[in-house]
Order: sequence, then structure tokens, then C-alpha cells
Amino acid sequence: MSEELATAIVELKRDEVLDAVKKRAKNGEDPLRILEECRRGMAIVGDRFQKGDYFLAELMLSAEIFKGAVEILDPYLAKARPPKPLGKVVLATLKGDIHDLGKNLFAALLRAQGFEVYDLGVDVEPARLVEKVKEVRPDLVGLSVLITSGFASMKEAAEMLEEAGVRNQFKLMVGGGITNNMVKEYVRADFQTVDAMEGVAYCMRSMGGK
Ligand code: B12
Repeated sequence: MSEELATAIVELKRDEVLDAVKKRAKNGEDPLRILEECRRGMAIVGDRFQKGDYFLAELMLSAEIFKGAVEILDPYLAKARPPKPLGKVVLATLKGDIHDLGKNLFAALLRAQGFEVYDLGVDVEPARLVEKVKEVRPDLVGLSVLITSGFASMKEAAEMLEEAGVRNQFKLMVGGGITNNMVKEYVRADFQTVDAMEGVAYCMRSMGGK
């Protein structure tokens, strides 16, 4: 697999990345492969950020570049998707939390694999999530959280889903850099991760029996 695209993302070369993505997709290269190279670039940016080598500005810029690449790839990915979606996933960052870089990355990877994703965005009221779950009847629900105060919103949402009698109809996932097994237990979720690829693998496994 070529490293050029990942490197260009790490070096924040916006035009170079978008031109290369356009050209390679147009030439018939597998869009999933191109997306995977972009994701690897994002993972390297994340590592550098963790180590303090990159700052917030770089992280945000790389996320913008990634978003642009996904937009270019989307029509090509749509063609490659199975005619019937692999499964339905509702995603949200709940009330009080506006972080969405990780959730958006997860949504892009899920869509690329053929999942139908309903992304409710950020600062979402638990009641709105419950409404959407009742309407869409998803196979999986994913909550992204990056601030500690968001844990309470997730618990509230999980309890409301329980009260609405729909909690046993889907798998509940929690993700985001500050989550761990204790958060999973607190929310009574089925799955927790700090890695979007692990999340995608879980969704694929969950659909295995259907
Ligand atoms: C970028 C950022 C911001 C940006 C957000 C931009 C955006 N559109 O998201 C801005 C500048 C707006 C911001 C604002 C604030 N931030 Co901020 N922010 C961060 C920062 C630096 C990086 C987060 C990030 O995007 N990481 C990169 C992504 C890709 O990683 P990720 O989210 O973990 O996602 C990965 C996985 O977890 C997974 N994933 C994510 N979600 C999900 C969901 C599911 C279902 C699955 C399966 C997987 C999955 O997929 C991704 C790829 O693998 C963190 C520090 C840090 N090191 O994490 C602080 C941080 C999260 N912020 C923090 C704070 C306090 C704030 C503010 C309150 C600051 C302020 N005083 O105003 C406000 C928040 C306002 C609010 N109400 O939400 C704190 C939270 C502390 C806490 N424990 O509560 C942190 C930890 C910084 C710190 N150390 O203090 N922030």
C-alpha cells in the first residue's frame, strides 16, 4: 500500500491530498483502499498530537482535509456498496458535548463498509436520540463522548431507551478518547472502544448473524 497519501495528510498538504484522491478514484482505484490510506494518515496525526508534536490547529486542519477526501470518495464508495445496506447505525454526541472529529471519522468508515448511518450531530438531547431510534429501528447505536460531563447524558439516554422498551433491539456502543470499560459498565453499553476501526469490526461482527 502506498504511503504517499498518508504522508501528504500528515504534512497537511491539502491540495495535494485532494488532487491525488480525485485522480486515483477517477482512475478506478478501490475507494476503500484510498480511504484506508487517508485514515492511516489521520492516525499518525493523532499519535503526533498525543505526543505533543502537533497542536490543535494541525489536528483540526487534518480533519478538514479528511472530510474533503471523504466527500470526493463518497460517490465512488456508494457505487461499491452492497445494494442492501449491511445494517443501520444511529450515531450521536450527546447534550453538553460538541466534539465530533472522532465520531465523523467513525461514520465515514462505517459508510464506506456499507452501513446506513444516521448521524444526529453534536449536543444532541437524549429525547431526540430516543425518537430517532424508534423511527429508524437501527441495529446499532453509537455514542461518542469526549468530556466527562457527557457520561451522565449517555446514562440518561440509555435509561430513556430502556423505558421506551427499545433498548434490547440494538447493540449500544460508546467511544471517544476518554472512554474505558468503567464508562461502558456505567452506561450498560454492549461495547466500548477508543479506536474507530475496532468499532467498525464490532459492527460487522454484530451483523454476522443476520
Ligand atoms: C479537538 C478538541 C476540541 C475541539 C473540538 C473540535 C471538534 N469539532 O470536535 C474544540 C476546540 C472545539 C474543543 C472544545 C472543548 N474542549 Co476539547 N479537546 C479536543 C482534543 C484536543 C482532541 C479531541 C479529538 O478530536 N481527538 C481526535 C479524535 C479522532 O479522537 P477521538 O475523538 O478519541 O476518536 C477516536 C476514537 O475514540 C473513536 N471514536 C470516537 N467516537 C466514537 C464513537 C463510537 C461509537 C466508536 C465506536 C468510536 C468512536 O474514533 C476515533 C478514531 O479512532 C481533546 C484532547 C485529547 N487529547 O483528546 C480535548 C478535550 C476532549 N477537550 C476538553 C475540553 C474541556 C473542552 C472544552 C470544555 C474547553 C473549553 N474550556 O471550552 C470545550 C468543549 C465544549 C463542549 N461543550 O464540548 C477536555 C475534556 C476533559 C474532560 N475529561 O472532560 C479534553 C480531553 C482536553 C483536556 N485534556 O482537558 N475541544
